[in-house]
Amino acid sequence: MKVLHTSDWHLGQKFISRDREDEHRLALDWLVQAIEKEGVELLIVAGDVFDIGNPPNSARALYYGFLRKIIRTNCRHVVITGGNHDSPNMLDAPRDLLQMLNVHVVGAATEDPNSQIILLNDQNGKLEAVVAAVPFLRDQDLHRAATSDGGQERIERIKEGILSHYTAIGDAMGPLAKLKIPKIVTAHLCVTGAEASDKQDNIYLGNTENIRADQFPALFGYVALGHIHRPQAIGGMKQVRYSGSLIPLSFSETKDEKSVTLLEFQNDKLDKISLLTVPVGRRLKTIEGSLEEVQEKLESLNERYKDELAPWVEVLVETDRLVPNLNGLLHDFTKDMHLEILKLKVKNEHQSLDMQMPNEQLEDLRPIDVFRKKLESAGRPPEDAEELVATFRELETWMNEKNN
Ligand SMILES: [Mn+2]
Repeated sequence: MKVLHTSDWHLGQKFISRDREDEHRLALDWLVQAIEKEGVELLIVAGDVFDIGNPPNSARALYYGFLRKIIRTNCRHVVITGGNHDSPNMLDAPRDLLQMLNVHVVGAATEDPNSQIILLNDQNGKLEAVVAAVPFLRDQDLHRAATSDGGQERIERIKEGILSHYTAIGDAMGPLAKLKIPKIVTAHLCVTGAEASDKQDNIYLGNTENIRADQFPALFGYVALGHIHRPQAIGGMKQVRYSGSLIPLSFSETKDEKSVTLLEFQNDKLDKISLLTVPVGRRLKTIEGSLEEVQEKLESLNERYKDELAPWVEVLVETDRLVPNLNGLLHDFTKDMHLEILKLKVKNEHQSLDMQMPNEQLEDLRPIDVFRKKLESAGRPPEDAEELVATFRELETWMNEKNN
């Protein structure tokens, strides 16, 4: 059986006030073609389908448009789980309807492991694969994480909760465990040893590791991970993998090649793992150097990607003198170029001046960004700050669900 694993689409992402609809459409169109070409029979999306709990209608249209195309292909089953960015209720709302089309959605986990164990039948009604579709586990899903606990103790309880959740999933597999069919489990979290791209800011509880690669029940032939945007196998186990995000989602991901993971099962055995590279719709580039070097690099960038969407560029100018109106100067310089500067920083020995271009407006920032800035200016230590950010995220999700 051919299975394709992807995650972290973040549909509806706003990137420094720009939307990513064009890139997402290109990537999803490519994905439909790849699924057709490779003869994929089961598609797994391991969380963070959307970037926010209440995504814009254009992002929802992309999602449903993609599903409409997929159900007309050879792909017999789709399994989608919720990530920390998704609103479980929003994902689950069309669940019963989608199930009629063999699209299985698990937005939130319940205490009953069987609510996450999805049995997939072939055209003749014979069981052909099992996916334990475990979404991102929120505090309230884990029961053990009492909110009144302090930092480290709370993190330990979350870890225990996650481990016991997966143990229960393994136990609930019961007689299914012996069947000679593909058995896959999903997770949306940070596994020990995972490497994030430099500044990926979407991490739950910072880089707190939630579980080790070898702690997932051994009966599963593959662990389909989501959450970290860089594709990688974990803990030296090739069958425990992050597929990585579909498109680069921050300037820190510009060096990562984006891919989806193609799995080939012979009965219950994982026979082959290969990566399919996602063609780049739009490059995110970081360039740095003196003003002259930056201008040279901008010129060559202008020439290089003419047949793609205009690259978005983060510029870091190193200078020992004050350049008046650098912002306007570079804006004029790149006016007719096939690129756009979204972020401008100046590194100066005498002063450290941070500029955002266009000027950072409150409306361009996500609430979480404002909250982080507040924490920064209040001088909170990083461990402390991550804890508060995690709590803030929970609050956001709760509010989103209330509003939906
Ligand atoms: Mn995530």
